[in-house]
Amino acid sequence: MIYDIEYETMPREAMEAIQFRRLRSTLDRVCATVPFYRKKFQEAGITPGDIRSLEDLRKVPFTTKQDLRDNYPFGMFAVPMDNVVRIHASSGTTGQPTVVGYTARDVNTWAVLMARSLAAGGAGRGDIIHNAYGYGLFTGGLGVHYGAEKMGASVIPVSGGNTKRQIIIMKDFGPTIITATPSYTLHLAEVAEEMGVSFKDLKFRFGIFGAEPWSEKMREEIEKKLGLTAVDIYGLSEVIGPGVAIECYEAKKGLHIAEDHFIPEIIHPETGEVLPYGESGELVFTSITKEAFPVIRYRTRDITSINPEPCICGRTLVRMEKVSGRSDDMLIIRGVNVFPSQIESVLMEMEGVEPHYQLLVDREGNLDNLTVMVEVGEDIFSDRVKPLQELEKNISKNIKETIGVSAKVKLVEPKTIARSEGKAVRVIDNRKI
Ligand code: DLL
Repeated sequence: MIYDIEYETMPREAMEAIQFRRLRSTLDRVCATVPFYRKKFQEAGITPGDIRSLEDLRKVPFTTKQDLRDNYPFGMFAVPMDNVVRIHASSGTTGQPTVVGYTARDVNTWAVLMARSLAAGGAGRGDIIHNAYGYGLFTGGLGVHYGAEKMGASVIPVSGGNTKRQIIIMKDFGPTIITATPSYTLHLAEVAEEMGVSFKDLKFRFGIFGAEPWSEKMREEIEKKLGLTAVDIYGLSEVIGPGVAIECYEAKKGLHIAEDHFIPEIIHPETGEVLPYGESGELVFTSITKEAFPVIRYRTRDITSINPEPCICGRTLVRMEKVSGRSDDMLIIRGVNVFPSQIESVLMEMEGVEPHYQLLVDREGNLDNLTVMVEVGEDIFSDRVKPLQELEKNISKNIKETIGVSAKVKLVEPKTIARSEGKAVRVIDNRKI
């Protein structure tokens, strides 16, 4: 179902007209209210009046995560604190967290975007949504929650953790949609199995998974194992939270970006040059409706491309390709650029391998060593050493052939790799560089 038919199926010219109008008023507002943006514009020698078309947006300087950190906690807010009704923050594994704020209108905008997203992902009134994204400073839990209520679906605010209890709830309440990170969902399925419950016997029809990269192969694995249709949802706290882009279950081929609220651009990560449709690069967003925390040309670090072709679902919103990774997650192993998701794809193609893995990077002298730890099924992990060695050799060979780096493969017993209740930790880099 299309929740917001007018905006989601709007002809391009009408959409661009709205985008431009909203962009201009956002630029006027940030320059008037946020000292950071006023200074940036002054330094670049431009005023909001110089932006006379959507194309002109490229004259405006980028905003980075470092800029948000420099203005920690509330320095980038564009409204007085009196008007801020909600605060979220991204956990930030390094350095300060980034803090974002919402006015009452922003909270409503976000709820509408999430209602749209849940609808595109297969949910409707009458569905029961098992929402296992974490509730708290993380935007996942409350984001889905408000969207579900807005669309009139029932939501179970179960959050992350307490995994066994979640399985009992799933059995007893019969939820039809699950929302969680893909990695936590796999963990839920695993615990369910231990408790003698098969996901396939539960009532789930759709899973709306995101907050971390997951490959096409991982999707196949999840759909097969769990017996549901898995769609991808994307977002980031700085832009609004989940709901920035969503796959439609009809096509499952790229995520429709909520362009009436966020203008996307793809840039070359090193030169900053804007790239044409179809080319892969770093995704940049400008918010054009947010009040409390507008972001102008915010560099997400996420790598993707944009496809403007019409979609079978009827939406005219451009689609971003599944995010292949973050430019700051990219590993450079002996000079070769490697995304964890590429390794994930190779692993998921191998028979007997489980969707739980971790990459360890070390440096010996001047040489980088990549070790891929991956779990294998109980049946393969027998006392016989030969089949294991064969499998290790084959995985290593496929990694070398596909990605071009040599990796040491270490097969480990089921449930050895730490499970996460939110985003999975895929890389441990011990190189200290
Ligand atoms: O992860 C918001 C979210 C919650 C999205 C629930 C989807 C579902 P942050 O914690 O600020 O916000 O992290 C944002 O997570 O820049 C991406 O690197 C990554 N990410 C989010 N969704 C996807 C996805 C939420 N579908 C960062 N595929 C982003 C790949 C994703 N990466």
